[in-house]
Amino acid sequence: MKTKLISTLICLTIALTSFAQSKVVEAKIKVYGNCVMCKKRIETALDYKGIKKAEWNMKTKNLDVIYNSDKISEKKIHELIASVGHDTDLVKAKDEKYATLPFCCLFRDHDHKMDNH
Ligand SMILES: [Cu+2]
Repeated sequence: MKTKLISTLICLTIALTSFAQSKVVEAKIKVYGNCVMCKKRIETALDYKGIKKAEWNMKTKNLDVIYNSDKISEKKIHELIASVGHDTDLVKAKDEKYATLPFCCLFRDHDHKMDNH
């Protein structure tokens, strides 16, 4: 009887732990861009339901994102980034959208160094 109770408690603990982990997820996504304008554009695009934090590093091109996996998928985050003209390792922006970016943001054609801006 006692053993059964303990194993029930262990099962419950495991279930609760995995439930908590499935909700808030931290991810690092490679996002291509050049400058402060890109940073603003990327982070504004990720001001979206289910995303708690989005911070893009201009130098490393890494986006640190914290999101609720019940509300948004990582795939959707990639699509949001692509929808404003930026490429990720998974989703590429449409050429038409990329073409609307200002000259300094054209990351496919120019790899600007940070100190140019
Ligand atoms: Cu830019």
